[in-house]
Amino acid sequence: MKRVSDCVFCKIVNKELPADVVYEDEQILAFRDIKPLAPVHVLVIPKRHIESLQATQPSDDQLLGALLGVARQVAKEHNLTGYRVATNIGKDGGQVVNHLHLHVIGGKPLSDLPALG
Ligand code: DGP
Repeated sequence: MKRVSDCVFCKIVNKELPADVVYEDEQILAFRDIKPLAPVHVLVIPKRHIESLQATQPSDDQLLGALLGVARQVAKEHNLTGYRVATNIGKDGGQVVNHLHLHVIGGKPLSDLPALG
């Protein structure tokens, strides 16, 4: 499993840093964001280190679908009727942690929520 030693999300995957985990399987981990923008704010990540969506290959499409499936499941388990799934890509896209992650945000009306970043 590819990992990067100074990547905070790799450290969470490897249990070197604590996190409030809500879902885990062989290839995916989901945990609560440390700075939630809404009552529900969960990050869904591949366990393997991938910098961002832009660094994925067509061979990662199964994984990308699975990440979205976990986002859907997290939303269902939190009874979210409306929610947002977003991923920031690169510095100009507002990405701070360079390990691919989907934000799953909900639990309040999001119309006034600023863009992530
Ligand atoms: P982004 O800007 O898309 O790269 O968002 C990174 C998110 O990661 C941001 O909402 C805060 C969250 N985050 C950063 N460090 C940690 C951490 O150590 N633990 C948890 N649970 N979340 C973190």
